[in-house]
Amino acid sequence: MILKLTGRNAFLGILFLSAAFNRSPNIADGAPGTQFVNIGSSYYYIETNLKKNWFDAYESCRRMQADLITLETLDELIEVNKYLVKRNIYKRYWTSGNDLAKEGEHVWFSNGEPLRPNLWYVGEPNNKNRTEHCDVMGNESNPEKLPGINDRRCLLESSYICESLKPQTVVTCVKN
Ligand SMILES: [Ca+2]
Ligand SMILES: [Ca+2]
Repeated sequence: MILKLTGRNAFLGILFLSAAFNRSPNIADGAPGTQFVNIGSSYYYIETNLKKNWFDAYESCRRMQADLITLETLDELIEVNKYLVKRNIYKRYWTSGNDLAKEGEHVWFSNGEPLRPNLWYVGEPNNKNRTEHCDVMGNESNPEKLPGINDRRCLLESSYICESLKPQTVVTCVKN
């Protein structure tokens, strides 16, 4: 009897563990800004409530062991745009793109690779007033219009998206 119970308990324990394993990491198709969501082969934390300057947004992503979003392909931009449009979210989001190191050479801060030319909105990057060095992605509701990237002043405040290649949970630090 004891053996039977032990066996049963062990089985229940395995069930419990597997349920816990399935629940974490905390990724679901939930409300943006509360957790990382899986779109394609990456995981994104979409911050739509808070607006931050580029540096502050970058730091916020690093605190979550992630980086500002890096759009390696136009497909990635289109997929993330689809996700946002489905939820009626239309904002500008900081990406990891910038030309802070070398004027006119926009690279992804997360991997140092240049931005692909087909990602830019028409006429961008224009470095307006010679002050625009950080790159935002705009999302578009019109299916005829492609989403794109634009250079803006780094100290302007925008929403932002963090990206991680592996599942992440959001850890909130409370300051006393
Ligand atoms: Ca990416
Ligand atoms: Ca611009």
